[in-house]
Amino acid sequence: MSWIRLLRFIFLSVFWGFRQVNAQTPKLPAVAVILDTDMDSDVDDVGALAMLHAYEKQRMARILGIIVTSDDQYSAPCTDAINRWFGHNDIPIGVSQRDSLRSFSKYTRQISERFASGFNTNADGEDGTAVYRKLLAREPDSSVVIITIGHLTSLARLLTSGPDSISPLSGSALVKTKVKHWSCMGGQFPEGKEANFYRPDPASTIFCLSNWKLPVTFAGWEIGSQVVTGGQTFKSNSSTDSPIYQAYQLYNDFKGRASWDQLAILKAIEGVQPYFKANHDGTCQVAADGSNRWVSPSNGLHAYLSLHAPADKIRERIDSLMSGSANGAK
Ligand SMILES: [Ca+2]
Repeated sequence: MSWIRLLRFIFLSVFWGFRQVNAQTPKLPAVAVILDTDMDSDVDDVGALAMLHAYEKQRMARILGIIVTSDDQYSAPCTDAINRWFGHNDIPIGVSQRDSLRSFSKYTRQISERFASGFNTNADGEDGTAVYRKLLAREPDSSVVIITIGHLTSLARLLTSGPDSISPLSGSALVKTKVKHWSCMGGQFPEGKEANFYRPDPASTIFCLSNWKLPVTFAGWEIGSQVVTGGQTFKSNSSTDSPIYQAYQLYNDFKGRASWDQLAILKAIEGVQPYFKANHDGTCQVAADGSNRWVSPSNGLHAYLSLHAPADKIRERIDSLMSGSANGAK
């Protein structure tokens, strides 16, 4: 073999080898997400939204829009301030209510005052049901993942909505057509009573669970409470001028907080493995008071998560996404 032919052989071998490796590891498409959050009393919603922005930066997620299900008047302004800090002033935000608003959060007002926001209060927001319907109507079929990390009032309103100028489909038909999966932080497994399910609107929990006809995965209270994030590791890896840093500082000065909401995000974007095990052997049944039980038989749609990886490994992953160090930058 002449040296030119030898060089050509080496080049082609390397080239096709490279093609082969790339063909074997196709990049997964970004998960198209609608986040439904009660950005108010607890701070894990802030951590959850920070994770979504980190995933978006890595092209693992696409935030279609956010529904703020809260009566804290600064919850939407705070949500928009966080989005803008991450460079997104164009993420649609819908609200569950625009009157009888209160101010009780330890951080929403401060974050919306310290950082640029397109909202003064939730009264400036568009109706959550209309935003939900618009976001779903324009997406391809069976493509959207809904993540709920608050109570289920807005999701129930979407499911009961009728055809309108946005879509000829009813809310339940729109969901059935456009949604792929629901990742829900809610409930306690195998049984218990958890706030998103029982406070303030257990009727919506019962309605959503009995009328949801697609796969749903529950991240229950018992797994989130094992994974404490937003503590000293997060603090030392975060930029002090970040609204995520400042919200955790305002909430409890980096004493750390359970990651209930973050686990629903982690599952929605990275899947069940390597962090979780999904239990498919039953159905989540909710009582009138919002308490829940895992009962046989399976309805073929419900699953609840258990931790598979050590809690400390999951904490590291979540803290790095929340601080931005997972993206190689603070
Ligand atoms: Ca929440």
